[in-house]
Amino acid sequence: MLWVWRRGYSGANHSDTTGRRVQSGIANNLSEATNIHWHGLEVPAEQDGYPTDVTAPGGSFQYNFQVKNRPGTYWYHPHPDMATASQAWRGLAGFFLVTSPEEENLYLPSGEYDVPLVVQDKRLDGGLIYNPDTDDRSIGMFGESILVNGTAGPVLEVATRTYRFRLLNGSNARIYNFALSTGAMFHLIGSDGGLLDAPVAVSSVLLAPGERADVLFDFDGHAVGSEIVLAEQPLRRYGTQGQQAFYILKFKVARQEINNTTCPLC
Ligand SMILES: [Cu+2]
Repeated sequence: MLWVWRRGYSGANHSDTTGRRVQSGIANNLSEATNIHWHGLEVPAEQDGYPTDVTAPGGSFQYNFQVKNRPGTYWYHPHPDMATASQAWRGLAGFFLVTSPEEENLYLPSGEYDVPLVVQDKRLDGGLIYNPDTDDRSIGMFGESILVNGTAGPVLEVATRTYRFRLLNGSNARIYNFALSTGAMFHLIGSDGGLLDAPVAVSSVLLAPGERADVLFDFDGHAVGSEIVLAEQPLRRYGTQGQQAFYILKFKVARQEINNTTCPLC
């Protein structure tokens, strides 16, 4: 199995190639039933974490399916009836990244320059207890702390080159309008369904819970020591959400590097 732990996030990320078989067992060491829903992947129903197909505490289940999806950013989270929100709130989520030889031939930023970022809002006082009140139950559970890959107040050191970021809104209810503090344009190269036909230059990207965006940020030309922030840009046309600006992730330009990746068709 290829479960890869990266960047301190509490979930495990999985990378695979179109056409390959995933064979992975889960052992449920929780005190409640759970399962895995492969969000965005095309898998047989009995493999996809139907709400009543759960693994009891102490039990195990073997997932076995073929990766049919195009290259792109998919993810997984638990999906048990009446406990999905609670278990997602408490941090059960991870990426499922699909690639192919064709995608590799695009020479997009890879390795440490290809960074999955799951963004979630939490209430950190009192731990990660899921205890929604009446309002939370009607409009959704919101937290006042924004975590990226499980880290509050995150800072990522970057080099003066192009990075690929896979943005996942893993929040229970909050929407985000992601933008750069410099106002710079960036390229959207993929969405929930995988890579786009061609990159699109944008100044922001709006993601509802569960949605993903594959983007290229170019730090070329920034002085070492400078800081750029991935931030929430307020959305005035929406009613209850998107009124406030806030920081999500700070990039600190830490070193000069040759920008040796291309953005195909940019
Ligand atoms: Cu889902």
